Amino acid sequence: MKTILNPKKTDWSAILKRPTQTVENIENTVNQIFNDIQRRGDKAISKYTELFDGVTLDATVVSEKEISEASLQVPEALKKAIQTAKTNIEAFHQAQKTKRVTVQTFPGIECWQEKRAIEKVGLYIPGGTAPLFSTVLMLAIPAQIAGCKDIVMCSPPNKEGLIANEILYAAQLCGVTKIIKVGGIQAIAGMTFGTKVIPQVYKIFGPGNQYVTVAKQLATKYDVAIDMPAGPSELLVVADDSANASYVASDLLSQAEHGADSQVILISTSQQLITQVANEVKQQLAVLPRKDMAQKAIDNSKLIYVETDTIAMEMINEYAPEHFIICTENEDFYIDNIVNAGSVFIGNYTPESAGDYASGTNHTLPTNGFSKSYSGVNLDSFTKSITFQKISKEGLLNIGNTIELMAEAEGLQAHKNAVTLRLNDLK
Ligand code: HSO
Ligand code: ZN
Repeated sequence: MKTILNPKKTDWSAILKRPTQTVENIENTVNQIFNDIQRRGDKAISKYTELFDGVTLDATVVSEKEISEASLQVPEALKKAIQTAKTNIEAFHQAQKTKRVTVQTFPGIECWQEKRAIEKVGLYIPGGTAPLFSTVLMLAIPAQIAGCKDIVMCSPPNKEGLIANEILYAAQLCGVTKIIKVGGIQAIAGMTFGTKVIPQVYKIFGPGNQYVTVAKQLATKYDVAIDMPAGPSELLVVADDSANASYVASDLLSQAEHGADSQVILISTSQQLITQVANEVKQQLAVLPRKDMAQKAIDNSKLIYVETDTIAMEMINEYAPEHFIICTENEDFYIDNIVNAGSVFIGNYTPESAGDYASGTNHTLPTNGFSKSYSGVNLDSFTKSITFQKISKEGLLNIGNTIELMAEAEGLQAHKNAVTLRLNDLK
C-alpha cells in the first residue's frame, strides 16, 4: 500500500483516481450481441451461453424441482442466517414506504402524489469467482415490497449448467417469479428485448463485470431503465488514534478481496495509525484464501495522512466513496459533513460487512464517484411517483386567469382555450 503524506490539493484528483478500466472494443462486441439477440432471440442466447459459459443448455428456465433440490443442499444454519438477514432488510425497506402526499395548493385545487411499482423488473446476479447470493436479497426484497409483478432473475450457469444452490434458495425465499440460467451480455440483451424464454423488463438491476456494465448502458438506448452504472467495489475509511488498527485493516481487506480492481483507501490524521494499519494489512492478507486478488487491489490502494479533519472531509467528498467508514473520536463532524457517499458505517463496531449482508441497508451502491449524483438501491428504485390532481369549478375560477395569461405569453393559444372555454361556461 502506498503511503502519502499531506498531499497538495492539486494532486488530489490524481491520487484519488480509480484504477483505470479498459473499455475499448467492448462496445462493439456488446452491440453485435444485442443485434443478434434482437433478431434471433433464444437461438442466439444459447449460442452465447455456449461460447462464454462453455455449456449447452436445453431448458434455461429453472424449474420448481431444481429450486427445491437446491434448497435441500443449503445447510440449515446458513438458511437461518439468510432468513435473519431477510428480516432486517425487509424491515428497513418496508419502512421506506411513503403515504400519499396530498396538498390543496389553492382553494378547489387538490394535488397528490402516489407511488406505483415498476411492473416488470430484471435482477442480474453474477456468477464468477464467488456467487454472491446476498445480492439476491438486496434486490428481490425491495422489489417484492414495492409490489413489482414480474421479478425476473438472470444468473449465468456454471460448467455443469447449474446456478449456485444459495442463489436459488434466496431467490425463491424472496419472491423472484422466474429464474433463468443466462449470464453476461446475453442476459441483459434478453431482458431488454424479451425472447420466448426471457421476459422483457422495464428496469434492470444488479452488479456485473465490465461487459454487463456496458450492456446495461446499451439497454438504456432501448428504453430500459437501469439502477446505476456499476463498477468495482470500493471503500474509504477515515480513522484516528481512537480506531483499532486491526479492525481498520480487516475492513480494507474485506473490500479488497472482491477483486483485483477494487479500491480501498485510508485517510487518517494519525501517522501512527497509518503505520499500524499497514502492518496489520500485511499480516491479515497473508492468510486470506483470496490473497492473490486482494493483494492486487491492495497494491493500488492508498494510506493518506492529512493534518486536519477538515482537509480529510474535503478529500472524502471529492472522492465520493461507495462505502465510507468513520472511526474517529469526533464522528459527528464526519456524519454531519459527508455529502457524497453511498453508505456510511460509524464506529469501531460497524464493519462494512454488516451492511453487505445483514444489518438491513442495501449493498447495491454507486461506485466510481457516482455517489455524487446517484443513490444506492432502495425501495424507490422499484417504484415511480405518479401525480394526480382534481380541480373543482371554484378551483378553476381561482386559477384560470393565471393559466390563461401564461399560455398567452408562451404563444400557446390552444392551451389558453382549454381554460377559457370552461371559464366562459362557469361565468
Ligand atoms: N460489498 C459489495 C457487496 C457484497 N459484499 C456482497 C459481499 N457480498 C458491494 O459493494
Ligand atoms: Zn463486500
